[in-house]
Amino acid sequence: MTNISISPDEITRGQPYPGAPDNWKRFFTFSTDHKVIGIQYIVTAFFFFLVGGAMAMVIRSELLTPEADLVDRTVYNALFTLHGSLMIFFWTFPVLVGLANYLVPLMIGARDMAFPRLNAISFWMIPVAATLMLASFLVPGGPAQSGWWSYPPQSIQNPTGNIINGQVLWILSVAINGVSSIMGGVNFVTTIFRMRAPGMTWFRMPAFCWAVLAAQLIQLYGLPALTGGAIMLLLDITIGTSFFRPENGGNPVVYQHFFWFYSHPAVYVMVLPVFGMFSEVLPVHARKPLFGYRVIAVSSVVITVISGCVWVHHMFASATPPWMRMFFMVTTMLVAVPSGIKVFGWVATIWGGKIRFTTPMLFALGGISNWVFAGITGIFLGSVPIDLHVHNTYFVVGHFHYVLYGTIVMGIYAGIYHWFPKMTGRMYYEGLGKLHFALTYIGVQAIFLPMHPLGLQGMPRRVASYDPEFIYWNVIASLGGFLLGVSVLPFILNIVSSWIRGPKAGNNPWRAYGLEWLTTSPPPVENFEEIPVVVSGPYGYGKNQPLVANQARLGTIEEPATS
Ligand code: HEM
Ligand SMILES: [Cu+2]
Repeated sequence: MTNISISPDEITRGQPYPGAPDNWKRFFTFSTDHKVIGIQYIVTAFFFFLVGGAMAMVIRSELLTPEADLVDRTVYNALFTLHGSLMIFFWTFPVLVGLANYLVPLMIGARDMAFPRLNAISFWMIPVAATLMLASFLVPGGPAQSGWWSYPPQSIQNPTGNIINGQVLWILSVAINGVSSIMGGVNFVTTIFRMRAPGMTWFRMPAFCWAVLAAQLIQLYGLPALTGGAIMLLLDITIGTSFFRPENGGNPVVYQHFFWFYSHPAVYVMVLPVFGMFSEVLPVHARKPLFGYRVIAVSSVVITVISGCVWVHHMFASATPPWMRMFFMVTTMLVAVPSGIKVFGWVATIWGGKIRFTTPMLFALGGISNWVFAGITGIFLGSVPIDLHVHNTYFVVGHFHYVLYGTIVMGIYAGIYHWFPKMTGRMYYEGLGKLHFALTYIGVQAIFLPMHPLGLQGMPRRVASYDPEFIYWNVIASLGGFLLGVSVLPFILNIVSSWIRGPKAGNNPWRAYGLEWLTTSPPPVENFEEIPVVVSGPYGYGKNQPLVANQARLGTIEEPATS
């Protein structure tokens, strides 16, 4: 028998459980430590980001010329379908859940998530579901081709007659992903409600945790609709029900309601945690308290509610009666209020601050600027007459990539760089980080800006070939796309090399407030030697107040007296 009693010294080295490997091998175990699971999520998601990105490279290569000459049209359909599905279901969701997994227990002063085993199961469902989706390349007829929306009647046709076809695998994959996310939602909500350290009142909780709570509440109210809709699709394909079959009295538009009732708020499941990260990064790197903290915190919850009342703006062109268009146009415009409040809060936070242009700060500022732009085109799309004009054109593709890449991906990078020293105990290389930022920021503008004039001129989306009059902007967009492809190289190089041998970072390299910075880097199993007693809010920059009782480390947080 091996002896599994361990010394306190070994505990602090961070094994997920007694006797578990304390090196990289622990990331391949069924660990229940939220920090290991967090990194498992992040790394797995990044893998699918690269796969989905490779598909985007093929798509943009095809669109370099007006003719459909690189890939077959059915392959093109499969590529944009899987590109979108992977990016949403297996990159953005999991990477954000990973960051939240890592950070939330540390930020609220808990030892772990409320249900550690459920947490591990939620994670391990992700690679299973993603493999199922990618395995669709191997079945007759290839992967699903009806887009990440999977609208019937297209998605319920089954030309090959096989029960195991790409569309069925897609549905199963999305359903498993949905179950995993529901379990995650239960876990996060319970953790935030029940596991906060003594003294961590609601309004002492970091804005990031508010944002995660708001986002996870959306998962709980929205996902049942999506999963239900997916199961009805499955029944229509496999056992011949007619929920959505018009020829037998079904109604395909009903699916659109199921789908968008979840999938519009899903945008906020992705963007709220990113807003939360902006709210954490800006105060630290501008040395100022978060301006309007309470309003920013509450606005996350307001967004959760309003975003559940806007879904029909995706269906203005779907035989929607005028009164309904009018109602949803107004609710859509309403989301601009809490979102705008946040932007004002961020600007006021950095106003007059001592800004350090570190890599996370650059990504946060760049992400916010892209969000402002995406918000403006979003207002355009929310107004019925403009939407009817640009519906299903590249204007829409440009708009949502400013949200997804310009805001969300850039925000994720900001978060990864900001907390990298906490997760690894090492510092990334600032030069490579800035190069990564520059390539990303320029690449985003170069590819996604031209999509707006293309859309206004009427170039339809989801086509492998286009009218030669559109060639000018498409070449620029494709070159920008390739630049974005290149931009991930300095990131990978930076993360891998600094994780292995980067300079030691210390426990609080940014001299930041927040409980996560009071423990070691990386934090020990169960996070804190003893659970901290919180005595003030998380943004006390310049106020020289302790964050926790008995805090003897103010010097590590405040600027040196000379500055
Ligand atoms: C270099 C990076 C990227 C490039 C070049 C790219 C390009 C494209 C193109 C050309 C389309 C097809 C548009 C159409 O015809 O409708 C598309 C669709 C899509 N992309 Fe991206 N994209 C990139 C990154 C991302 C990221 C990071 C996300 C999400 C986080 C994303 C999410 C989507 C979604 C959801 C669709 C819709 C798929 C569908 O219509 O079913 N993309 N992308
Ligand atoms: Cu929407």
